[in-house]
Amino acid sequence: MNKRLVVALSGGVGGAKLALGLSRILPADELLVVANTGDDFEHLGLSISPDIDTLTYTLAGLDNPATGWGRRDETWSFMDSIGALGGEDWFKLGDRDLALHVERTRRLRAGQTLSEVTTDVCRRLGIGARVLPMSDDRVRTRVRSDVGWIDFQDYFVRQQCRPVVHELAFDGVTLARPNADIVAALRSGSVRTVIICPSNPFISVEPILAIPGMRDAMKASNAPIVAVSPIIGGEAVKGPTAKMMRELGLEVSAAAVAARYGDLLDGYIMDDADADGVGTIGARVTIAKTLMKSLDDREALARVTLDAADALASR
Ligand code: FO1
Repeated sequence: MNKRLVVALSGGVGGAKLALGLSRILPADELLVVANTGDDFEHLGLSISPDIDTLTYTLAGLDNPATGWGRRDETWSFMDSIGALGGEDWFKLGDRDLALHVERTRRLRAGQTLSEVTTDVCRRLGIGARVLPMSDDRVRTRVRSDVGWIDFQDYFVRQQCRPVVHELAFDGVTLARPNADIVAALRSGSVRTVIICPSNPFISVEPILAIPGMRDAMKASNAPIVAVSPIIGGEAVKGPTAKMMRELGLEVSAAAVAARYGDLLDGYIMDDADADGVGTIGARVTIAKTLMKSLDDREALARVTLDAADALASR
């Protein structure tokens, strides 16, 4: 059985960067990216799946390089007009991006699954790798903050991560079924490695791991599970990871993220800026340059991660 399939768990901008690196060094049929859908929400009557879209735009080369989310070369007529009408304009939807949300919403209402919509969008955008939502059932990340329970995008975008986070909850996750195609792939016996991308562990990765059956399927793959640290030099590259770790009472370190994933990990890729924390990590640590600024950086980190996984597999 040739173990060639790379399964990558991703959410947010950081995860999409490594997914792009992997997509550029692997044949299209050897990469399956599992997208977090805990960030999804209904807004302006539209079903919005930000982490799926960040992944697909990035893999299609359509992403906005400045923000990492939404599309490049955007125009904002819709946002200007809805603002002028007194509508909600805190979540920026570009005119081209808007078409995807409108069309996805129409198809979901017509009874298509999120997986079906995502697969067709990837095909139309010329993406070879498979991108699948972690589940076709509704899972919604909510934040218990110092101002009470709030929806994720309200916390992340409208309130710009200002509220203090005391707890995260993934509404619906206990009833959510893991995406059947992902489980089948993980249990196929043909998995080379499962990679946890450098995404925010709490908001991008844990919703995926919390789905009943997902961890078991990952372990049943009998493939090395390797995570890439989202923390570099004790800080997050982007987003609220470090602030959340402080507020959740965790040490802000690459080692603390590894500890958070616990015995799930066989390997852990962290930056040499955090090398002093190696001793406390149970998984096999690889020190590498984990900051991804250029396309070469994305590909190089992807190679390092795959090499670490292959070395673990040949133990
Ligand atoms: N993030 C922001 O910080 N501000 C926005 O206005 C914003 C709009 C947006 C529109 C479409 C989309 O797919 C993502 C968007 N994001 C925005 C990112 C989104 O909040 C994601 O959930 C984060 O990237 C975290 O995963």
